Amino acid sequence: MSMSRRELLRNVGAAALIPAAATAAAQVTDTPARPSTGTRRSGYTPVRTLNGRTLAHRMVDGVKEFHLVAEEIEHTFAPGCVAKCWGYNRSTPGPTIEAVEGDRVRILVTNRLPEPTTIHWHGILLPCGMDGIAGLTQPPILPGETWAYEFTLRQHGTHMYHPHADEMTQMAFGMMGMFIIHPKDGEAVPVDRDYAILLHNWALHPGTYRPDPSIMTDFDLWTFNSKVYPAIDPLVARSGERVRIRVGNLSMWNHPMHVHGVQFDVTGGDGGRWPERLWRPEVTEIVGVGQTRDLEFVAVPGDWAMHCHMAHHTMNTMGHDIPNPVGVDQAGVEARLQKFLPGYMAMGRDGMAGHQAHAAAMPGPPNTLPMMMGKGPFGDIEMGGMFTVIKVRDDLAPGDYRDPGWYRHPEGTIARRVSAAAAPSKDDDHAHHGH
Ligand SMILES: [Cu+2]
Repeated sequence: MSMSRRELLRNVGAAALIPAAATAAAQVTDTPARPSTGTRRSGYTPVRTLNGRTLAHRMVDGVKEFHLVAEEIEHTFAPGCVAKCWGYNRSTPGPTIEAVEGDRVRILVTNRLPEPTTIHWHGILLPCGMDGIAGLTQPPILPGETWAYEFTLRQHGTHMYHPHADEMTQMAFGMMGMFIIHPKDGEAVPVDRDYAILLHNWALHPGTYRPDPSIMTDFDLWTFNSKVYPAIDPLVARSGERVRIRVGNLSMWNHPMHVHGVQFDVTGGDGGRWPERLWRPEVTEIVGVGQTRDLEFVAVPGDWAMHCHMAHHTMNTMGHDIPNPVGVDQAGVEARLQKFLPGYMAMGRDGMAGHQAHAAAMPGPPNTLPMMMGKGPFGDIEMGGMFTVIKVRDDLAPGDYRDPGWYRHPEGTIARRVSAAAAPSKDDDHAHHGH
């Protein structure tokens, strides 16, 4: 690839290099505006990227042309936690690229970072020179440069894009996105709602504002599309609709994704939608590092949790050097420490759930989220990180993605308290031990 910027301008036309502001505005209007009739546009159901959007394109001589701008951004993980991140078109993850098998695509990449970058089209079959590996298949894209990647899509499936230049830093800062290719002849089993979630992890240490790229195991934040619960959008569907959730993993850990309320079928991934005889019913599916997995199910009414099953991945920032206080009587410690630190409260003797109440009363360092901070209709949802809710209702219009609020459970279908006596098991315990 030796095309100069001037040649590029001549080849694709100066108008292709539209300013980021115009690009962003175009994306807003291009966010899938679903017809309320439920009819499929262009033979497929447009993908819905939680907290995100699909990248606008324009047709240039029969080629679908997209424009990604790599740049530093200010990203909010949830209100109260902002960081200097790197992303595309002013977001992390970057906008989802959506196209159809057989399309010829041209992706312009402008580098507004302070260092060189490239983009690798993860899982996509293409000529080697389009693979985006700095040094191996191309020189890096220097700051200020715009490069064009162009290839024909010869497959369908759930794919991803990310840099392949200083990737430890650039991915740790949030540079990544999803690239979804729909089959050209539609799908024998169509879906009504099609969601995209990209998993990531962040070393945003308590009280800091810039992710730490040198950390590979001690991450602080675990995210769906770079957001933590409860700032993650709910997935919304109407009862009986077929829902697909496309999960990509560009974090540095494997994530067992667990969906409540249904058995889903694992129906595909980077290899496209698998033949039906290969679909597997599961309730938890590990999405390994670098993998994508498509989970499909028929929606049943309720507010159903969807989360990573690694318990510490459904928590927000944790100090990594804290001792384990569970079971420790800290009463004396608390009194003594309060002499020096008047606000000090011992916590964690009975587990960590009390953290949510403590955190409300005693915020941590600036720019640091509590480990858990969700609020539900029945009290605190002791979750953060990789957690959200699938909200299924009987009376939703097709294509309505608005949060319908909390589920109203039918009479007699909800767990209830049968005794108000406090902890009867304690007495049993005492009797056993002869007190
Ligand atoms: Cu996980």
